[in-house]
Amino acid sequence: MVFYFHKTLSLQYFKYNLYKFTDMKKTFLAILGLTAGMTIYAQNVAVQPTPQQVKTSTETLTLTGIYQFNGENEANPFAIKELKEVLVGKHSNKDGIRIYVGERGDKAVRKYNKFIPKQAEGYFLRITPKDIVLAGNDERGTFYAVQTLKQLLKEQQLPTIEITDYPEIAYRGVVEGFYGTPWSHQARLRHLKFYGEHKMNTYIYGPKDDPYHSSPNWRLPYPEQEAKQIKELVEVAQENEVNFVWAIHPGKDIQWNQADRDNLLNKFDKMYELGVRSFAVFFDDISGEGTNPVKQAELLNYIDENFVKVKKDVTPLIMCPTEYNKSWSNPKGGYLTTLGTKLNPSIHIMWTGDRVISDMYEGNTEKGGMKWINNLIQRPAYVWWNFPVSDYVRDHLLMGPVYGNDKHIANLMSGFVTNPMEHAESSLIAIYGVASYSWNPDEYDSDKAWKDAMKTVLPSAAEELEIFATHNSDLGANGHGYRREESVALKPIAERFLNDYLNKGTYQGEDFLSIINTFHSMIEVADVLMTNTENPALIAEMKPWLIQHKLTGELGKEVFAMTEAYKNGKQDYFLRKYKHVKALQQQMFDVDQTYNQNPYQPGVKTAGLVIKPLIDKTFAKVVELYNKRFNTQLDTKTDYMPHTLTSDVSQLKNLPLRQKTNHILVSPANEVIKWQGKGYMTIELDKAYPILTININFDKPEVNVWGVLEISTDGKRWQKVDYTQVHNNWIYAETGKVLAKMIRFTNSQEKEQEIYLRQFSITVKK
Ligand code: LOG
Repeated sequence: MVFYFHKTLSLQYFKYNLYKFTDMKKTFLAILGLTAGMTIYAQNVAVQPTPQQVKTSTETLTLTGIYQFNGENEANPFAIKELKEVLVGKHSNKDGIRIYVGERGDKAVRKYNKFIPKQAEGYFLRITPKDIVLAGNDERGTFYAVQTLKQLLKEQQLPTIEITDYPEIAYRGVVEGFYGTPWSHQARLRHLKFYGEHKMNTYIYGPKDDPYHSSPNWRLPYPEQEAKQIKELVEVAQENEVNFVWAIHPGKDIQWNQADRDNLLNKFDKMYELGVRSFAVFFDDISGEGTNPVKQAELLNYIDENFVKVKKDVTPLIMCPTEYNKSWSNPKGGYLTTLGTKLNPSIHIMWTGDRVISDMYEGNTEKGGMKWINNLIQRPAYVWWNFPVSDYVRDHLLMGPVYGNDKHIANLMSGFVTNPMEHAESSLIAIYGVASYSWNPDEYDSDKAWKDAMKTVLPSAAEELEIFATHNSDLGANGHGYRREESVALKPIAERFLNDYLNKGTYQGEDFLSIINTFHSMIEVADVLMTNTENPALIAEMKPWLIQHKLTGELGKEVFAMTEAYKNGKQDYFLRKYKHVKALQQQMFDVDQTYNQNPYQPGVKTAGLVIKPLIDKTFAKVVELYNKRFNTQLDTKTDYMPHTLTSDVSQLKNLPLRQKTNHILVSPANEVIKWQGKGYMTIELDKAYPILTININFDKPEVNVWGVLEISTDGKRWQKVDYTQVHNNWIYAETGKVLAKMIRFTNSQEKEQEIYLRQFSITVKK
């Protein structure tokens, strides 16, 4: 006898899911099944992404190693290859477990036709004590049936089960679309397999720092070695049922003439020769001529008509607009409506949401959200989700759960792809979550997907990885204002502790113990992970953060030992711990100044949302108490940013400042910044310093013509600074040690300027 339950395989969820049955008949059957006194199949089966419908019974099937295959010659060969890797053993014509495999209409699965879901990429999987049916609605469906079978198999045992499954979003996957070091060939190969295993069908190749994807070399064919690698990627993508989409980013210097049309099509032809059958054109982060929507639409339609439709085996084009998020769009300028009306209907338009980094929601046509954009572009947007990309917070590792996107908007989008970190292995945590979300958003369980991701990426130390990840989730202050939860379990305890300690100088013993326990666990997991050998690529990426994580745990432990020493009046012990804390702070500073020294956001930040402030505030408080009581002058300072940035340019005003020895710099941004006429940016230092130099690079010449640089000691009287040198987009001012507390840069004209903030740095004499 069979009972039914819906959309989850885990029986402990059974009760909770009962009410969700869409089909009353099934509910009835389920209750019948239970009242008939069935014992429930007790294995907690984890299939991710969560299938749409599952029926299970109590029996199991033990694999015997002898199989009778039906349909293997007609079925998707990639599915068969994978299936044979799962069902290893002897093949027989008359005995063994019968396997029926194929696509709708194939002879071997014909009698199951009525069970196969009609949705693209859907499949029907049935396991009984004597046979296994894997029937796809199409080739990809069969492949996915095999992937589910693979996940169900535990120690040669399979549950008897019936699964009807299909994705709710047509295109699911990854856009390698970040700034920074592109992924290695090895990493990409690994990813393509991972996508296949987790039912993602799209990989968009578009790393900003590949010169053959963008300027200067988008017109040129790849050199031999790179071409060979792309060919291999395309093949591996195919084996894993992933569309390898090759994207071009020509907008920085494209000319709207026939020569550049030819250049672009020639490049596409070259990629086609390498096996590429899916293409995208990106117009993000550009300024000037390339941003013209009429010309962009003409070009895309030209490619559609002269390439896609001619080749016949090329999938629909994807384009990323220049106004790719609501905050940068100007509905009056008509950019998006122009694309909406002019672009051929088959062309997908990408969209990152209300902001560059934002989560998707239904919204409406007036205010924002999916309905707002779909109305303008006259088609469902193809979502480019900018998480866990970290190219604007490169000193952070983003390993937290995937959450924030509405679970009931699948019908409002044509695709959902995630833009990851340059750290390929670490990105798999979030990618796993996106795979789960985009297949079956209604049933998406963020926490469960996150935990399952750890078990998939690092089975031997999943718990340790989870603890590390829980403290490496937030992005810190950043120009886009996107934040994530972090150290969630500790947060209320930390808040209560700080509230007690900072206000009353006391704390609850229980809180103290949980906090200390957290510090111990941070040290332990860092050690365990650092020596893990199961996934060397992952550990290598995490290494700097693991070192910093361990130091943070040690720092916390010692700071809290200071609070105990102070409470118990142990002065010598207090001073001993104080000395150690200073040494640990120094070591953490050194790690930050040594590892991950990219020119954008160099350094290594960890546990910055809850734990680091908890430690720093407790340290400052306990030292202050001690100084008062013993009349000493111990230093209460931890690392912090004493300088501030203010601006009336919306894209500048949230950019964090950084300090490196005697340099104070504005954290660079990747995108085009629209600096309105008369707009200013002021950096206020904590006190007046002799200024040595000011360095500016806005990635364009003649900034000195409209940009005025001034300094002030009080913010009232300003003194203009002359530029010492203007060369190759660099402006340089030597200020002769003049004393200043404020430095201001203004667009002195009425006209808006479009710039890239590559560098704005002040060197002071300390
Ligand atoms: C870029 C992207 C970058 C991301 C996050 C899009 C469409 N374009 O601001 O390459 O990785 O934001 O910094 C972008 O998101 N520009």
